Amino acid sequence: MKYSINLLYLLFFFSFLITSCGKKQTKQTIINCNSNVNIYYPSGYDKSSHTPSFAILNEPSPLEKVLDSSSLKVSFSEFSDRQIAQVSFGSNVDLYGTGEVMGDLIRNGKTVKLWNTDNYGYGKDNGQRLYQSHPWVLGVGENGKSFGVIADNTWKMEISLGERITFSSEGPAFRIIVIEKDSPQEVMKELGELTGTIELPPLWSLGFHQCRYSYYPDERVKSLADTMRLKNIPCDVIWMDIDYMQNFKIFTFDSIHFPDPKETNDYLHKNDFKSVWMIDPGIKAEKGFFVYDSGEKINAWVQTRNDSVFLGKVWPGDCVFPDFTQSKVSKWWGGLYENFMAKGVDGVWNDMNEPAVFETVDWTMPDSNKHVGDENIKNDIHLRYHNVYGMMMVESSRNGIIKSNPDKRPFVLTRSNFLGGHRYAATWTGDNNSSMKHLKQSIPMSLNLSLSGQPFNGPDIGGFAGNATPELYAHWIAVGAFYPFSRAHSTKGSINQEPWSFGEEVETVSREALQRRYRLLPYLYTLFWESANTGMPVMRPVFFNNPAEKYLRTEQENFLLGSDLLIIPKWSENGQIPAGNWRSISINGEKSQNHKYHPDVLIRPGAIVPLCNPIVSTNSFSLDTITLIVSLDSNLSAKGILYSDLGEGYGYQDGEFSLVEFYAQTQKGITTLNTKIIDGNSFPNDTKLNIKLIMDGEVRNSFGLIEESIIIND
Ligand code: NBV
Repeated sequence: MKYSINLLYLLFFFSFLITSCGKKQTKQTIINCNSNVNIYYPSGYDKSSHTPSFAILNEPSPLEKVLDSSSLKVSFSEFSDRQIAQVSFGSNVDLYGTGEVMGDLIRNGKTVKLWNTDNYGYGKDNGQRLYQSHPWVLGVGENGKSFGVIADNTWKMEISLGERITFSSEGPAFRIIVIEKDSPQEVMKELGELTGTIELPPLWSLGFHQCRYSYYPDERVKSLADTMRLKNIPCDVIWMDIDYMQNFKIFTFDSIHFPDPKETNDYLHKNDFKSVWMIDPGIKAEKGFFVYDSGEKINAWVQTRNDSVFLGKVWPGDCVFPDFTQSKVSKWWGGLYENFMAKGVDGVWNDMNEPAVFETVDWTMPDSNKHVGDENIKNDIHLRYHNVYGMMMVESSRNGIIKSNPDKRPFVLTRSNFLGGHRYAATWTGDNNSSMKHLKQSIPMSLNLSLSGQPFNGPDIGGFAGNATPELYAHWIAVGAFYPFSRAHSTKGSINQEPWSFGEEVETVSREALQRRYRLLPYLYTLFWESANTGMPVMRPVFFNNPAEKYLRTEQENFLLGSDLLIIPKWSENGQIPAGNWRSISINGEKSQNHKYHPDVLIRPGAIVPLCNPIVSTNSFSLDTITLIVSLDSNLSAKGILYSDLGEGYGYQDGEFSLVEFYAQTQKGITTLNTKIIDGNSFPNDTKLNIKLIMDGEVRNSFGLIEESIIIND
C-alpha cells in the first residue's frame, strides 16, 4: 500500500516536472469534426511521419463551422528529446483502456509503455509493456459522460495517467483525437467508427479451442480429438504449435511427425473439428528454402542501419524478417498461404510478431533498423514501425488467407497488435502463468483490451507457464467458458492440461463449463454480430450497465457478457451487482450458485437470452429449437434479440441471415411471448421455442412455435 502511494506520488511529481520545468510549449490547431470528435495538431506536426494512420481507418469529417465545445484541454510540448501531448480532463474521472495491460481495471495513476514486447510470464518491466500497444484512453466522468483520447502515433511512447493524460513519445510530434459523448458506450461506438470494427468471425471460432506447445506427432492430435469426442467435451478447434514445422521453417511440415497434414486435417474435419496452425515472422536464412529464396528475390527483408539484411535469431536459427511496409512484400507473404491453406488448414496463428528476436538487449530488432516502405508507407526506422509490425503482419496474413479461401471467413490469432488491429485478427494475452494471480488478472486485462477496441480476446486458460493445479484449472475453465476467445494452452514441459488431466471432478467441471458456453452460442454470436456492426465489446465491465453509478466503476471480478448476463467468478467476494432484480440462471441444468467452481450467471431484469440445444461442435449448431431465458423487469416486460446466419461464408451479406426480436409482457396476470422477424430472409419458420420464465424462486416452462403468440403458463 505504502509502496503504491509512493509510486503515485512519484508519478504526479514527474508529470509536474514535465508540465512546469524545461518544457517548450508548442502551438496547436484544432479541427472540429462531426460526431463530437476534435483533432488537435501540434505546430511541428509533419504528416509524413504519421500517415497513413494505422489506427484510423475512417478519417473524421471536419465541420465547416468551428466550435469550441470541448471540455477537455489538449496541450503539446517538447521536453528533452521527447514530444509530449497532455490532455486535462477535470476531476472525478475514471480512466480505462490503454490496451493489454497488467493491473487494475481503473487506470488512474498508472503508466504504460507502448513498445510491443515478448513478455514471458509478464515478468519484464513489471508487466508494464506487453505484446500490444493501444494509444487510447477511455474516461468516464460524473453522470457517465465520457470521452476517448487517441494519440495517433506508432512511435515508441509512454502513457501516464495522473492529473492529466500524458503521452510522451520518442518520435516526432503527433496528433491527438478526442471523442466526447454522453456515455462510454457511445465512445466505444465512435471508436469503432474511426478504427473500423471486427468482421463477423466464423461461428467455429467462438467454440472452445484446445492448444498446447506442442501437440505432435499427428497421431497425438488425432487421439486428442478422439478423447474430446469420447468424453463428450464440447470443442471445435485443435491447435498446432511450432513443432509441426520442419526445423521451425514456416510453411513447412515435419516429414516425420506430420508427413501428411492434409490427411490430419481431413481427420479433424470428419470429427467436426477445425485446425489452426502457427506461422511466425522469422524466416530461416537458408538458400534453398523456398520462403527465403522467394523473399530474397524481391528484397523482402528488414534492413540494418547500414543497408544490409538484418539477421536475428529465432527458433530456426538465423532469420530474416519480412518488411511488411512494402506492399509487394505483403502480397508475397499473403501468397505463401495458398498452398498452406490448401492442406485443409482452417485458421492461422501468428506468434512472435513483436517481433521477438533472441539474444538481443531488448528481445527485438534494433530501433535503427530500416523499413523500405513504398508509395503508401514511407521508409523509416524500426522505432516508428515496431509497434505496428505485428499488425502489418496479420493484415497481410488475413489478405492472403481470404485470397486462398474466398468463400470462407478468415480466422487469424495474433500475439502482437496495435490500436485498430482488431480489424485483422483476434488476440490472446500471451504467456501468462498458471497462477491464481494471473487468472484473476485476466478479467481486468480482457476488459481493458475490450475497451480498447479488441472484442475478440482471451488469455491462455489454465495458464501457459508452469503447471496448473486441479483447483486452478477448474476455476479457470469454469470462468474461461465466458471469455470471448476461449482457448486452453500450456507450455512445453508442463504437465498435461487437457480437461481430463486433473481427475474426474475437474473433467466434469470442464464439460459442464463448456456445455454452458455452447448452449449460449446464439447469444454469443449475436454479441459478435453487434460488435461487428457497432464496435461494442462482447465482454463488458459491470459499469456499462449504468455508467453514472460510481460504485460499479471499479468492479473487476464480476463482468458482463453483452448487456444481459453478469458473470460472477467464485473468487468474487464483495463484487458489485447493478441495481434491479438480476436473477440467477441455470444454463444447462447446473446449480452454479453453490457450485465450487462454476461462476454464478445472473440475467438482467428485462432481458431474453436465447440458447441452442446442447452440442459438442458448432458443426451441429441449429436453430430447430431455441430455449429462451426470460426475466421480466419491474414493468413486467422483457426483450431479446437473436442474430443468426450460416456461421461461415459471406451469404449474410446478401440477405442470408435473420434478425429476430422476442418480447415478453405480463398483462392481467398472463405472460405472453411474441416473436418478430425484423430483418433477413433465412429464419426457419418451424423453429420450436422452449421458454423458461425465471421468477423469484421458480422457473415456469412453456413451449410453442416461433410465429405463435405463446402464453407462458405454469
Ligand atoms: O510457439 C511456442 C510458444 C507459444 O506456445 C506461445 O503461445 C507463444 O506466446 N511461443 C510463444 C514461443 C515460445 C514461448 C516460450
